[in-house]
Amino acid sequence: MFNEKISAQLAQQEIEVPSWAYGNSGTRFRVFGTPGTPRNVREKLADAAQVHAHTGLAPKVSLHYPWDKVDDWKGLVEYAAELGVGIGTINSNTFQDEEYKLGSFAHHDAGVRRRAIEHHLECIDVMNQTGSQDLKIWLADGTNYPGQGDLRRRQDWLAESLSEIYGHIGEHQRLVLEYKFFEPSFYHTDVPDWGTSYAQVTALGDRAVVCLDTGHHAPGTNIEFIVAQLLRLGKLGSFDFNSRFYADDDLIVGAADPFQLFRILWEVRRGGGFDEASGVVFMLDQCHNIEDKIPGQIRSVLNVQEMTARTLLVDVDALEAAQQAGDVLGANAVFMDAFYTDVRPALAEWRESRGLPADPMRAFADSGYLARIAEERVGGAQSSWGA
Ligand code: PSV
Ligand code: MN
Ligand code: MN
Repeated sequence: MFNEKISAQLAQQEIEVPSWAYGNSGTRFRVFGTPGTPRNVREKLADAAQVHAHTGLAPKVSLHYPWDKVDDWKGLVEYAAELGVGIGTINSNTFQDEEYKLGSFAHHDAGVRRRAIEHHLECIDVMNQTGSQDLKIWLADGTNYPGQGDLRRRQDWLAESLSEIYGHIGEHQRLVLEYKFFEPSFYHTDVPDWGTSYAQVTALGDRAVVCLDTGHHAPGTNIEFIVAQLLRLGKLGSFDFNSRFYADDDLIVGAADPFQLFRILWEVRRGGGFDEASGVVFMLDQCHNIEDKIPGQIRSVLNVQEMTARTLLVDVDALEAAQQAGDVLGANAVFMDAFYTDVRPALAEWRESRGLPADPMRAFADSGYLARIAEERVGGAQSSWGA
């Protein structure tokens, strides 16, 4: 099923996993703890390394600062390397402290804006020590009531703050600005959509790009169109993959709507986003509230791989011919043929040929790792989303 070209393309795929996926999380009603949940950054890295060891897909772990904070960053990088992984994106955090109640970069008080900027300079300092390329910024800034804030001035303050940070971004680093249409603010959000993120990063320069979190759009939004547009504009920096039924559910990518994931990844292929030169980083941003976390992450990277493989099977020539002939149903049929192809047996063979387990979910379950960490990791506070 996979020719040499497709096999080689699959071999290039890398999906960054988020450190916070390995901690406990839940809803505002309850957080459920799991035996063996990591108690520190090193244990999160060890769990993430299991995902890579079983799939070969996840060589990098994205950190959230200061949830993930150590005294010795170089030591952490070395430890990660021993585990067979590296440190990826650094995510900043201006959404958990009391002083950011009314915003951070777009706050009306220059003192609060200054502290938010200083926090990001600290993140860049961490990146310089870990060798991370991307500083990912998601802002909770917004207002709840009409009239509460000056929407226009807040855009200006946001632009000024970003510009100061961008001035410290190294030659091989990027500033990546994420958007989200609502939550925690319910009336307006300062970076609500790709257009605002695009306008802000474009004003900064080439090393500022957009992060598209698949859970951050209004229901019914055509996300693959946004992917096509950002790639066309050269501004698609990264993905935060997850899936949602209602709001920002952070469920396993491809679980709620596999066809949407296929359509998104097709536009990635169409726009050259799988080529290394495009610089697109594929990341997960998920929480595992009730399912086991490591298998949840393994399932996620496999879902991305399966849908990627299906997009690689699209007969591009036949599709283009049908499109050019105005053959509406013919073009749709070519597209759907690829989507409906079961690539799982071929991927199992492909994995085995590369020394990976044919069935990573089963191999992990059989490894006994979960029972081992449940026994070993007693005492100390378990990590949770937010620590
Ligand atoms: C916000 O909802 C978000 O998607 C941002 O990426 C944050 O960094 C992340 O969630 C924290 O879980
Ligand atoms: Mn996100
Ligand atoms: Mn989110």
